[in-house]
Amino acid sequence: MKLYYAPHTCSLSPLIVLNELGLPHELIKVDNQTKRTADGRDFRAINPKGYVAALELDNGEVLTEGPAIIQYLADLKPEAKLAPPPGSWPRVRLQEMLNFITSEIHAGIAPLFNPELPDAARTIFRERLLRRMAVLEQALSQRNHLTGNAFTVADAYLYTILGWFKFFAIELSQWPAVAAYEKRIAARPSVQAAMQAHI
Ligand SMILES: N[C@@H](CCC(=O)N[C@@H](CS)C(=O)NCC(=O)O)C(=O)O
Repeated sequence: MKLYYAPHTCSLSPLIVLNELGLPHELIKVDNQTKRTADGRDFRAINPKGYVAALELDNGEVLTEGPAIIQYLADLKPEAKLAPPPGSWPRVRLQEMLNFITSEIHAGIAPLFNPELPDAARTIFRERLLRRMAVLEQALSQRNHLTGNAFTVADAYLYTILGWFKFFAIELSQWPAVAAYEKRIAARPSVQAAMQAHI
């Protein structure tokens, strides 16, 4: 499998999952400005959406969308329990959480990266994000991980997005349970290895 990635982006999440599962993979860096891969190809020819992450399978299929990629990977090794069995109620709860992260937290913080965002809009996005973070603070006050007391793909994803808050001087310490959780996830060997490779 090949993972197309760019530093400081959401492609860290599938890399953490690949490491957790011990699945062999090749990393291919993408320049998100020029849309060229490090090996000189047009990334849009690989993923017409033009964004990372993209996972190229050994049969040539290319899978995009972070939540789909990490669930696909988890299901390759169900015994690792990074996602509950497809069709089960706990899996539905995991999907609920993945959708919350992708649409409310990931898509919630993404506009702040735009330097042309007017201040008034920036304030609106920021305050909306802070409200959504309160939901996670409550969840993580009751359990060690997002969907229970065991690490799942949802934790790889949220950890990845939490790493962007510092770019906007949003202190995680205002959510004590989230801040403690972020430190716990950061200590995982899979995460440390991913941080070193995702550069
Ligand atoms: N819906 C996609 C969004 C992916 C995404 O936002 N990728 C960003 C990095 S986190 C990117 O590569 N942006 C570059 C671009 O849009 O040109 C997913 O969840 O995987």
